[in-house]
Amino acid sequence: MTDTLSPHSHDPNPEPPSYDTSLQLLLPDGHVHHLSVADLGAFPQIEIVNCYIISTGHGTSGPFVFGGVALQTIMEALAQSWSQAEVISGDGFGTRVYAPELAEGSERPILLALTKDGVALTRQDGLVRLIVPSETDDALRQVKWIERINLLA
Ligand SMILES: Nc1nc2c(c(=O)[nH]1)N[C@H]1C(S)=C(S)[C@@H](COP(=O)(O)O)O[C@H]1N2
Ligand SMILES: [Mo]
Repeated sequence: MTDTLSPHSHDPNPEPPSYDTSLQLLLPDGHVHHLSVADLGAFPQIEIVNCYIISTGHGTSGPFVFGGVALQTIMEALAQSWSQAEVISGDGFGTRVYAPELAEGSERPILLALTKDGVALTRQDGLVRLIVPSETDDALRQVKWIERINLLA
């Protein structure tokens, strides 16, 4: 069976699936947090410099400074026990994040990005966008238009 959260190659969708920028965080116990851009902006913000969106198929863009809230910050505030997060966009794209990836204490942590080069991301740009700085291969983890994050125990 094909794992749609681990695509091998993909032509990026240029158009947002909707104009609703809020996302749902589904906890393993079934509880749902609805998070707007303003909600995410109320958490401590960080910036990560020298980010690239890299694709052999359709070029490389950057360097960008992406800003927003570290995924780890959200998890510490709202989730207790989880092992895997399915980060899924409104156009059905997605990736998996494993808890140890956040626990590593990286200087370039996985981010729920709200800004690019100091300016608010537009919906067209991918708001809210997952930025995985360690992924420098094919941009398959740089998920635009996050619709929901499903946490698995
Ligand atoms: N939601 C969503 N995110 C996505 C994609 C997509 O089709 N949908 N394509 C991925 C791929 S294959 C690439 S190359 C980059 C393109 O990012 P850009 O539009 O900022 O250049 O987004 C990634 N994130
Ligand atoms: Mo891509």
